[in-house]
Amino acid sequence: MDTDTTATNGNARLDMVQKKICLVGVFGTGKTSLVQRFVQSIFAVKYHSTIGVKVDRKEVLVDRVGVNLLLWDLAGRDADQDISPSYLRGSHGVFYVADGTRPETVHELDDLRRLVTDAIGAVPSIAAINKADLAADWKFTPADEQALLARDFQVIHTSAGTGTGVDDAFNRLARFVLAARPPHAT
Ligand SMILES: Nc1nc2c(ncn2[C@@H]2O[C@H](COP(=O)(O)OP(=O)(O)OP(=O)(O)O)[C@@H](O)[C@H]2O)c(=O)[nH]1
Ligand SMILES: [Mg+2]
Repeated sequence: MDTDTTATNGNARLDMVQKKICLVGVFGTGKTSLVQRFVQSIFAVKYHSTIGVKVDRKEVLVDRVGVNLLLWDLAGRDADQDISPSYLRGSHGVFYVADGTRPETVHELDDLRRLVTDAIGAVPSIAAINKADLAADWKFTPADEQALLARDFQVIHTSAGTGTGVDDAFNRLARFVLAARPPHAT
């Protein structure tokens, strides 16, 4: 036998996995802006409400594992329409988005999580309180944050406007998703 076949070139092989993430929240909280900031490093002040869903992708590294994040940016909840359970199906994680300047968007988080859990069961998630660049106008207090933490939300402050917290938020969620036990196959 050729003993040279045991030689390696020293490059550890990188694994690659694909994970579906849905962005969920009330309309106008900044879901599309967070994806744009994360994927394209851009921010638009003009508001174009999402119709249906828009899917983007970006690869992140969690430890040495490449994670291809499929980002499903869903139309936000408003008076006329709700999050569509069919879009949620197959999600490995959920990125909740609230707007720190609009307390009602934070109050909706519990109900949104219930909607998600009813549709697909409990999945890893993160809750971004967005528009941190407008923190002077925030109605979101430390007590509100404590209340969310007490209800097991993983809270992070973000600004799609400046980029603060955005990479962190997606990377943390990718890490949670990767650490989650796969649903038992039956
Ligand atoms: N100042 C500031 N404005 C933001 C931020 N993120 C989003 N916006 C603005 O908020 C408005 C709504 O942002 P979108 O990203 O479209 O919100 P959305 O959650 O995708 O809205 P729907 O698609 O309707 O559910 C836009 O005018 C954005 O420019 C932020 O971090 N800071
Ligand atoms: Mg949108």
